[in-house]
Amino acid sequence: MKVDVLLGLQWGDEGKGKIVDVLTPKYDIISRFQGGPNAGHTLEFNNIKHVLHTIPSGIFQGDKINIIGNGVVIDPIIFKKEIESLGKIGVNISKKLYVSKKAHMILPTHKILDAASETKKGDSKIGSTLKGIGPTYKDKIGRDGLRVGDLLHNFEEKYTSRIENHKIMLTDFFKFDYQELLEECEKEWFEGVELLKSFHIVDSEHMINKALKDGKSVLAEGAQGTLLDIDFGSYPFVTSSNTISAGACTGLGIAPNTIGKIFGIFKAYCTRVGMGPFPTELFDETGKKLRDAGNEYGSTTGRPRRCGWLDLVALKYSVMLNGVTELIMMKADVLDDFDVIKVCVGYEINGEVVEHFPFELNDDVKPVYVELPGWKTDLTAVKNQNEFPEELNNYISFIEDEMEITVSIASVGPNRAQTIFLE
Ligand code: 2SA
Ligand code: MG
Repeated sequence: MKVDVLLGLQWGDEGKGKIVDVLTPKYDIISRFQGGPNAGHTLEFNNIKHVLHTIPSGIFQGDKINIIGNGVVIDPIIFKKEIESLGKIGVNISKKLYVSKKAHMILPTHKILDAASETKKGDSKIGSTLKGIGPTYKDKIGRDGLRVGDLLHNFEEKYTSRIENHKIMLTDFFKFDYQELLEECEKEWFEGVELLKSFHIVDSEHMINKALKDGKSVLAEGAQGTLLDIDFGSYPFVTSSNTISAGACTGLGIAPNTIGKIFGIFKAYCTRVGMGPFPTELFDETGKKLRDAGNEYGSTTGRPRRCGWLDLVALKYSVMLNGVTELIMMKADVLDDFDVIKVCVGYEINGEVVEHFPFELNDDVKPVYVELPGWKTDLTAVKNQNEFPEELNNYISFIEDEMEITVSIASVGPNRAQTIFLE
């Protein structure tokens, strides 16, 4: 069997959580492969909204196995909160959640280092979620990290040596007052660790490869989005992991030839949260209208998201990097009330129009738009594709022609039921 990968093609918040939840019944195992609690995967059913940060979005559907892969970074404090809030709604996951021994831990000082680094950068800050993602991956790559498997042997010793190093950095380099913050969260951190240790801590690469051999199917759930990829995103305004499909191989320990379908998710428009370039960003009433209609606020931090028109130059780049085999278009309903919908099909840079994603997206990049008629119809009640207004079909066809890939699902609202499978 194969591993199908589902990932975001824009700057995150495309709606990955919802679609993973919808597709979960078709799979035996759902697995996260990168990122950490910077992610906010929102699912809505039975009129209740759930936001997941570390736990895969397959957790709500029956007894499916959910794995936090080696490429993920875990904050025990947030992990504990997630488990507790799932417990409150009666979702007991102790038997179906597995955690990789090789996943790295976010230490209390990693979060403080994130804040210290952002403060030091001042106006050129990344706009990180302040969850400690950058410092944790820095330690991983610098070969100084602490892994979940380390919790099982001589943990205190390893923990103390890491923390001591971080304290020196905070004092000497960042001149950052950390004492109070550290005291505040250390106790909670250790409580989280105790809870984490009660879960199945496994060699997940062996587990997943054996499952594939035994005929089990796997869905790998991406976090953030392609344009936040550490190598190919708008560096340095990116996250610290490989968010693209290749990241599923290193983040789960699976070979490239085990990959099957690659579902690329995009919103019918664009959003970005945090700093960094965004060519189609709208600073006017239209941008505000998109934010209001789409309820575009960070699901981890609550920050208002920047909004703009769909950018096909960026989307094409993402499709290329990921080898997308099927497109999934989200939040079509947010565009219900627009007379005209713009789509960016090129960038004008110093008087020349280009159709490829450039090395640097700076202020010289001006979007070139085509205008398509809006559908002015309430899509939220639509039950199947036959009820789609002609303008929506045209919008989808336009994107398919440009991307040379089929759109297989269009989402018209947050609920599971508002998911239309296209013929
Ligand atoms: P970090 O925290 O070091 O990974 O931040 C680096 C950049 O990556 C962006 N980033 C995100 N962008 C969109 N959604 C994310 N998840 C949350 C959500 C974000 C939130 O689902 O809404 O609640 O604010 C996410 N995580 C990281 C981040 O904004 C920086 O630009
Ligand atoms: Mg999100």
